[in-house]
Amino acid sequence: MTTFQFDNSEPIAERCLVLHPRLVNSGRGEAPRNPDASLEEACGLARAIELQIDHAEWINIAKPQPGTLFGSGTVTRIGKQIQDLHETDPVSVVFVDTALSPVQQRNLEQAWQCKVIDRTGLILEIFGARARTREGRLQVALAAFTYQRSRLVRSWTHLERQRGGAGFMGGPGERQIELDRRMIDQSIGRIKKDLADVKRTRSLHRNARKRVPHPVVALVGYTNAGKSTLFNRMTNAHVVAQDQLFATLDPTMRSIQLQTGQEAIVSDTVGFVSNLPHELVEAFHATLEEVMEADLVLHVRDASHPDSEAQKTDVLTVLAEIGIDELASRDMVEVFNKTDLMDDGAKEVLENRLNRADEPVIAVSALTGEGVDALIDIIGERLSAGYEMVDLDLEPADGATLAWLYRNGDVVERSDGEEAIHLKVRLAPAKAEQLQQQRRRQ
Ligand SMILES: Nc1nc2c(ncn2[C@@H]2O[C@H](COP(=O)(O)OP(=O)(O)O)[C@@H](O)[C@H]2O)c(=O)[nH]1
Ligand SMILES: [Mg+2]
Repeated sequence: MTTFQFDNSEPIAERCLVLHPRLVNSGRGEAPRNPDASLEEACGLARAIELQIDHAEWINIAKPQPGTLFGSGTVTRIGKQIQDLHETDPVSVVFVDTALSPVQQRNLEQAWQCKVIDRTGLILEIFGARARTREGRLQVALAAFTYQRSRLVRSWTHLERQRGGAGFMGGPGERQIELDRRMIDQSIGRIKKDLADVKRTRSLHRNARKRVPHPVVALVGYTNAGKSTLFNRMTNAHVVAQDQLFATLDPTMRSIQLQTGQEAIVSDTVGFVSNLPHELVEAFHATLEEVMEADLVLHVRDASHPDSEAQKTDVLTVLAEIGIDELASRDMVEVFNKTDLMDDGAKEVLENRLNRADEPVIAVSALTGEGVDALIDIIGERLSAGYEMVDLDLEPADGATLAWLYRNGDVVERSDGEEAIHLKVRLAPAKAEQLQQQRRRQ
């Protein structure tokens, strides 16, 4: 199989600058996004790979410069700022929140004497760190190699132009790049083949993965909506003491105990980003694979965000694309987060909406914890809706049925007597049916 390792030999720089360029003369007819909100999203992306932000600003660009994107005045000013910060906190990466051409990226690195990463590069890092399934990892690797390949090819043309006059054409540098490119092409070919294999056997994988003993609740939503904060809130307060399943394996999945006595697995996911670079769409969908298998989806929304409605549409569109339909809303709960930031007028509108009982909507603040217990209750209700509680006595020797029950249901109560094991088990309707048939046959 093909493996792709993100280069961890060099730890990612801890301190960074975040720059959000705004093209002021473009996008006629399109409502410009709020620059503060866009900058906050950019910071959220940087934080998602543990970067510490020393400084963040948005910069108006009237005329993008082919060589450096920013005008020379801005390049100098940012360079000075980096130098000033250098005395105390060396900045080692600048995140420029747009797609940079390879030439722009290199020129800025030279001007600022530090690593520059663009939006595609940063999102790739995030996906790379978070991809969980084999398909997800392959999709990310494919996107990463494709990105890298375009950089190589174009930087090669650039170098060639520089070298042209000096007569270095065909020199060692060129051959090296040719070689790198060929290696990347080979890797891309292998990954594509592996991906085809994985897709062919995907349904098998799915059945295997479905054996997780508890229902899965997935948190989805935009970057910065507060998914991780809510995840921590929920799992810290209601953590299962012996969470062996995911204790150390995976920091983005944990079991929680519901009021009903049932356990559920909560899964934090990679957030949505606005204007996702198109070459990353497949990789992004692959990271959502676990959402498809979830029993319940919590759509976490930043209720205080100015683009909140547009974000909701984006999220629902993508979820529909991967097969989670808005109409199947019994599988989805909308969670309005950050209510602590809402003004009174906005709160009233939201409350009116919450009072309409037919919509699965709830308001919380992951920061203060308000509403989180109520959310846990709702999860319990939703997960047990349609489920049947079955009381039964098993012969102590009937290990097979016992194992089956643990695998396919939620054993809520158990008392082991001499004659019989008494159990109270919550079962999905289909499983309850299956159990009845089995018992009838015995
Ligand atoms: N005021 C407020 N801030 C919040 C709340 N929930 C999250 N945040 C902040 O929003 C930012 C993004 O949160 P995070 O959980 O990382 O969002 P994620 O990208 O969806 O995982 C962080 O600075 C959080 O502290 C909330 O309920 N109220
Ligand atoms: Mg997060």
